[in-house]
Amino acid sequence: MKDVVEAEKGEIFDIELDVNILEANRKLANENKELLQKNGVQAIDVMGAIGSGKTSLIEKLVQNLKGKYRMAAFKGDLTTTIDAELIARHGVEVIPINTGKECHLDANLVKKALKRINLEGIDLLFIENVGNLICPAEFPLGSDKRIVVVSITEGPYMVVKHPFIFMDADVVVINKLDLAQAMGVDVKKLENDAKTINPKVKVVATNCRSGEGIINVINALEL
Ligand SMILES: Nc1nc2c(ncn2[C@@H]2O[C@H](COP(=O)(O)OP(=O)(O)O)[C@@H](O)[C@H]2O)c(=O)[nH]1
Ligand SMILES: [Mg+2]
Repeated sequence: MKDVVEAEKGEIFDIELDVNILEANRKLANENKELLQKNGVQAIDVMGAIGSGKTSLIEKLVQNLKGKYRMAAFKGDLTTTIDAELIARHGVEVIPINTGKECHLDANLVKKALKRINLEGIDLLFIENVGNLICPAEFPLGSDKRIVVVSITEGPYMVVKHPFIFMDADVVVINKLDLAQAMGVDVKKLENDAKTINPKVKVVATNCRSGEGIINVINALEL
């Protein structure tokens, strides 16, 4: 496991409030995108609440896509490297990124992490964002696609209550399908809510424990 990536003093977290932080982030995100494209790396930002199944989804995707792509992952968390270790079990390089108190990754941290991997050695990069359905929406990272994972255990209103993150998503994964009956949650309603907010979004239902639906996620990502 590589060293944890953290922001230095004076980097984007410390920019004075009168500076347009979002604009600064967007510029760095564009630089990240250019660097990734130049090296032929496709990056996928995985967003969603804590416990929705982001790490489980990445683990299943990595298992399924082994042999087809050379992969790596970045794992954003406040202070721990627990998830990074879970993903690393599957034989891919994982760079842990700690945000301290911040509720989202930003393009600066991703830029720093990009310097730690051999981009020529990979084709596909998964970026697990910090568990949050609000903050990551405003901070593009330079990824090609954005997934939002929403768990059935979060109840029937998770999508309608967080419209902004779904507006910017390419794929919505409705996870923990096995618990739909116990939770009394209508999966079709969650799907319709996402499509109402973002008519172009692809919606896939999964059980990231068993692997059910993972092939549909791979198809939705056109991988
Ligand atoms: N029953 C069930 N549990 C799941 C499923 N996907 C993930 N989990 C469990 O939910 C918990 C949180 O998952 P995790 O992937 O760590 O969520 P994250 O915080 O979004 O990364 C773990 O205990 C997983 O084993 C699922 O489809 N069904
Ligand atoms: Mg996780």
